[in-house]
Amino acid sequence: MTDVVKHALMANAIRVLSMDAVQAANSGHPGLPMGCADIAALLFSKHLKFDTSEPCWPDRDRFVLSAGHGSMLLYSVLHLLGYEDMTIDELKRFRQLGSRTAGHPEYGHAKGIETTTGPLGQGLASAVGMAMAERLMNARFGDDLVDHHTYVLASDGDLMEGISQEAIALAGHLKLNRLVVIHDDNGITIDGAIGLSDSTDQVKRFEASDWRAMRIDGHDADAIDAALAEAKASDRQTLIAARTTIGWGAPKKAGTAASHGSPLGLEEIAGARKAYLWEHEPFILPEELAAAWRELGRRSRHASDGWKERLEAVDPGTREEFERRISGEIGPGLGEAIVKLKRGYAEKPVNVATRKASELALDAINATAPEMIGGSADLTPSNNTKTKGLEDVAPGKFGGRFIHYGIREHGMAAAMNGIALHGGLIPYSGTFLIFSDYCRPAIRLSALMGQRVIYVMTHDSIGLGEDGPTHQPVEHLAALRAIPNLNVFRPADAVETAECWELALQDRTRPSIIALTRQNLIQARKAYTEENLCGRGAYEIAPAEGDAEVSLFASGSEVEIAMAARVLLDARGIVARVVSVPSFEKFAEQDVSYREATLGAAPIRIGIEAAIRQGWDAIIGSDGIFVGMRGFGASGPYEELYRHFGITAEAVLEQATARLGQAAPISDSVRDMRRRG
Ligand SMILES: Cc1ncc(C[n+]2csc(CCOP(=O)(O)OP(=O)(O)O)c2C)c(N)n1
Repeated sequence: MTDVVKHALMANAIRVLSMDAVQAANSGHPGLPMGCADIAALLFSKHLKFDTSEPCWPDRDRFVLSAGHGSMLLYSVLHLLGYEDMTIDELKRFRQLGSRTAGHPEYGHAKGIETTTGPLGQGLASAVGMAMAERLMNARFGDDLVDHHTYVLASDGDLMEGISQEAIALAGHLKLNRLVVIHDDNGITIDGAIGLSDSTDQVKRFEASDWRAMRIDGHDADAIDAALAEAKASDRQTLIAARTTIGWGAPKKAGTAASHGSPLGLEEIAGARKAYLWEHEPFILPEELAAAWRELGRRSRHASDGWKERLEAVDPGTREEFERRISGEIGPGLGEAIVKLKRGYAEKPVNVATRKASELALDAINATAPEMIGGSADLTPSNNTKTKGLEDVAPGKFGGRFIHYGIREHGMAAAMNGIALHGGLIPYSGTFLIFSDYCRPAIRLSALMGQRVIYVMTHDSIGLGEDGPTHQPVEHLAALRAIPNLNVFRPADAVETAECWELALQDRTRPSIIALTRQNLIQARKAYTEENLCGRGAYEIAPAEGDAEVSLFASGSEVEIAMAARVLLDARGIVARVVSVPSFEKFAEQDVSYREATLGAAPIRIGIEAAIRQGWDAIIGSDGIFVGMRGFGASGPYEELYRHFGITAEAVLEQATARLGQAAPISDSVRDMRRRG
């Protein structure tokens, strides 16, 4: 069999499996797999470094199918290569509930899927993070242990999304020369020809961001092979714009949007089979071809064996550290650092903004956890994410630990997903909480994939003051709390900030947002507690002296207001307690008895948060009083804003007394207490 025939057969196997699986599911996207089969066959058979028997081998090349709608391309290839969990039955169950072959690739569903994709642009931007992580790890552990490439297959839609610009520019700037993007340049999107909405010259666009870029015929095996070889050897990040025909081989639908996102239909499938000279029934592969593909699955086994030998040969300390980092285990230094901070704050309270407290916590954490990779989207002095001694990551220089992501929040969040997925590093980075909106699609994917990505989001309310309503988050806490599997922490002081950092780092299967203030706060937790109380999500920070009539619940900067309100209420003979609520999610996870005890029996519950009410009813009940925001903020000094919007201790007192006036008679014990003064 000539190489040409062998290549055609291998590529056609991908095409047939893909079109048949889509047809069987009666849903899916056959066009991309049929158009990109030549590229995939060449990439996996000759260039990509992987080992099907060691799918998590740390030094494997990463392949990201950014155009996740073409998922059958990936599933077909994984099956053909012999990944154990990608059986032919999984292909037959494409898009069915509980199968590994979800509509779009999902991280963790099957080996060989490096990230969840589907929202266009995310895969490409995450791949930039993977390529960054590779260089960062290489700078720490050297070529013997870390020396691999990241390949991305991106569609027109991937490149049209705004996030792609952030990703391309960042990769070009940092000189991520182990990154290869293959553009499926088929000129077709859902609505029809790409000319309906775009006329960008992608090659010029990439070149403008310092990429090497080339055009090839995406169906010419020699051209693909040569381009991949060149890209791999290049000292520049490389774009291969591969001109392809969507739905290649389908008699009527090839080259048209009709092959993009629906089953081809039996007639077209029969025509395509004829074009491929393919005589086998659906899901049946000729044994010789199947064996040839499986053999390729073992192609780089010698490379993974060689890598294992090299790992054995490094000094034990380095090996242990490499393995620890890859495992994601945090060293014991973290717990010790947090205890030390908390003891220090108990001895000598600090009244600082929680963004400053976060910096203090990070100072201690970064000193003990070298796997922490910090950053900011051009708000470094505001986010306080760059701690003492952290060197910058610079173009071509990856020894540092701090990434200036530029004004690219979305790209930053997606890159952090890629860094976390790559393994060996823990990414954290900052922006203003208001710009969580600019990160949201990537935050959602961090949560969906269960990745430990830590978002440091400062300037968390009207408390940021003069910058005004464009910068003042109001609905953001509620919106973020609505994302499943995401920790939203809003610490009230330096002690809680240290605790929330500890929780974020301990939670290996969840991303965390840490919402932090710009303004200084009085330290609310004075006494040292060994237990990480924020781990409870909500806890009584100031008990009632007697039977409470009012329970005050607050988060972050408003805990200070709750504490002051308690004093005012007390002066009026009204017994109140304060519960700090740094995390709704952690509180919801507590057992019923703890939750009930913490919610307490006081007839009046008041929630205080400089944000909208949504979500608070779970704590204060629908008849609870909420002291917070009802609309957008305003520009002015923050103390005035708090007064203007009625988020003050006096407002709490007023509301409580008004409600008490209507409430049932005060209990005997309370009356007694009042009499006693
Ligand atoms: C962020 C986002 N917007 C919209 C979609 C829905 N969608 C899926 S594929 C696609 C575009 C298809 O064009 P292209 O990317 O060129 O893929 P091809 O048709 O070549 O397979 C769109 C709009 C999506 N998956 N993600």
